[in-house]
Amino acid sequence: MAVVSYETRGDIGIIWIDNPPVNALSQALRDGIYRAINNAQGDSTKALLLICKGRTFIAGADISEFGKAPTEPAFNTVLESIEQSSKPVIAAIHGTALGGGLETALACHYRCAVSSATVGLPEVKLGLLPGAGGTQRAPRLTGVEAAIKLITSGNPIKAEAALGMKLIDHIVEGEALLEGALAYTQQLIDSNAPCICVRDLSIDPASYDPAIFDASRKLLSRQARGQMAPQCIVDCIEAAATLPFEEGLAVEQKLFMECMHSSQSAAMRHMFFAQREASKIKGLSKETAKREIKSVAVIGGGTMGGGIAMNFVNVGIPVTMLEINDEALQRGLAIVEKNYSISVKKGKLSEEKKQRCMDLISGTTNYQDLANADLVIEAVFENLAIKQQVFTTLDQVCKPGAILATNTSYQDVNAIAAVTKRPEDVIGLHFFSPANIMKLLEIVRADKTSDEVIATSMAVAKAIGKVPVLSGVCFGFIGNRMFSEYGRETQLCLIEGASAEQIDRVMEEFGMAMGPIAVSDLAGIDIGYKVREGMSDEEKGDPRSYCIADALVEQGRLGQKTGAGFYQYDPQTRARSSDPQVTALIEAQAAKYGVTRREFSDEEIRDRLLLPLINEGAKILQEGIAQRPSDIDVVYVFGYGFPVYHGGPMHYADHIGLETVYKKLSAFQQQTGEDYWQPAQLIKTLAESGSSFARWAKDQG
Ligand code: 3H9
Repeated sequence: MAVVSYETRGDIGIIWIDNPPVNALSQALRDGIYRAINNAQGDSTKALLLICKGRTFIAGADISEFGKAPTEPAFNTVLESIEQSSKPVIAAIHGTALGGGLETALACHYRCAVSSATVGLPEVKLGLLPGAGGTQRAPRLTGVEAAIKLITSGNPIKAEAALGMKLIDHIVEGEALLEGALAYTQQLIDSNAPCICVRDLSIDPASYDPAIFDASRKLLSRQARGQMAPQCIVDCIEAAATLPFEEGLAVEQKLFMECMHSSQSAAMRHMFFAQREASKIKGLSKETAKREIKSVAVIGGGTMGGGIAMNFVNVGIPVTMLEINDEALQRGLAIVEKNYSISVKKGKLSEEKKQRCMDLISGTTNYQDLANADLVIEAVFENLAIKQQVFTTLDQVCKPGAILATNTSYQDVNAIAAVTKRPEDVIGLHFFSPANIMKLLEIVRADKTSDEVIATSMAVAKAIGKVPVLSGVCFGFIGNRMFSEYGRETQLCLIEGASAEQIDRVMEEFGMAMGPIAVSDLAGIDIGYKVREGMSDEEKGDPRSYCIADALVEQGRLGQKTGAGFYQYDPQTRARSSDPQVTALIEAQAAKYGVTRREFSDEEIRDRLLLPLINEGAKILQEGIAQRPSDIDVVYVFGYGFPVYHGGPMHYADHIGLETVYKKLSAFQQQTGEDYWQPAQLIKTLAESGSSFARWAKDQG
């Protein structure tokens, strides 16, 4: 099937693009456009319309071609052929004109779009910059400041806003793009409109403050810490403003290639595909029936329950919140109201939208009111007996076909399902706190969960804007099981002599959103303390890995909420600083457990914290708890602040090489004698055969 076809209607030549699903600019498409433009120069048409079939205008270059040998014709050669056309070329945009798609449109002489269209240059989200003239043409239309914002954020904008920024020239009324675009093109022909090449426009030096470039670099070094692409984008836009077009384009080309060959972009492209792959369930047919979810009930009005409820009402699905008594219910509803009010105050939400959402939440203390809910999510205290009690009641009151979900972080979903007569309808939906913000949703498949319930849960997750990942049942599922390894090593490094500041600095320099100690203080040290209260000594593990936290809690130092935890916090600014009292406490605990304190190198801290994540991830794969290594990466990037530009722990392991991982794990095992350092069999096998998690995943199909 030809991805490009050509037809004429009166004076107008129409170049049709048809490369499903998103008309990505593959080699075949570039070649097709190039030929169509050149062939049309000799015919009797007076203007050319570039338009796409399917759901969208070109959504960008074909990301799967990146990193491979370049193929002809080069992108810029195609765009030059458009620009040099002797007759005006008009881009007709619907859907999402992104990246190379918008760059193609910017090389056309005019652009029109339906009002539902969005346009943007999202390359930065792939660790790239627009590499087909986007950084040079966009600022010539929008001005420098707007271009910096557009390209460094990567966020798409609506057609109306694009018109305001001069990125497009005309909005087609209604959704009939072809008719509207033909009419617009005819108007251009009738008015003898010239071929306007954006490259020929100049940027008025008086239109921007030259200090904007350095200010932007500084801002981005904080907002996008450690990332090279945003800095390169500012360099390119500075080149656009200060150099002739061709020279600016050369700067863009050079920096684009540097970004494309960087490990950062490879990791971010990996994450792009990993995120999409995660929602595919092996062995589940696309045709699996899905249940309709038109109403939801949430049991428990705590911070978690409230956050979960917000996800649904935000997309117009009514929620009934159940609490044990009216007081708790009012408190729960007040939490939701407060969250919305904060968003209104910050200007992120209108008062009307807030009211619409609040109107969709009702409260009850009576289980009978959940009888008609399509999906019930339990978010009560982390205690198996309590959860089983809730599910016994749900089994009695909920209608047949209702999905019964638990938001448990650690409990056995099989044991919860077992108290019902319908275990096939029971599933884990593990939200991450704050549930209305965090993107990750672990979908926990218990032994008897039906395919239909899994397929529906995946669809619901997407509908509420979450990134779903399937997990099997085990203690802590994918994320928390791995995180407990990371937590243990953090505490051991601390008692063995590394300071809280060093540990946090090393991990923040690695790119973690927050260091592990700062995270504990933010979340509250008492959370782990309470969890341990219900555990046997064996379950709690090595006391050296929690004695400091327990001692802090027993002194009332619960973290940020009490003004002190591992750090002390300035009551006004919340700035953290070390506390000699904590150092003394750590030294006392070390003495108690006979730990000799010593200095740590940054590298050792990084290895001690990251290698167990990788090792546990490999065990999770061996056991079939996660479907694929990239799913684990999605869990870590979207749920635990792992830097996207390292692509998640499993991609990072492939990057440093599994042989290195194997050697380092073995060395730690020898050094400590601890079993948990023993490399997972999968790592051993892959290291010995010179393979990687990615290659293994491919072989698994
Ligand atoms: C670029 O343009 C560089 C240039 O500046 C310079 C070059 C020199 N390539 O997301 P969906 C696949 S960089 C290849 O589920 P939606 C995707 O993997 C690019 N494949 O649909 C999926 O495959 P599968 C700048 C792509 O409706 C299927 O299409 N552009 C590409 O939820 C459906 O995708 C971007 O960054 C691609 N460019 O969302 C835009 N795009 O079905 C990236 C998608 O096998 N794309 N696929 O899993 C998107 O943001 C969304 O896909 C879009 C549609 C909004 C378009």
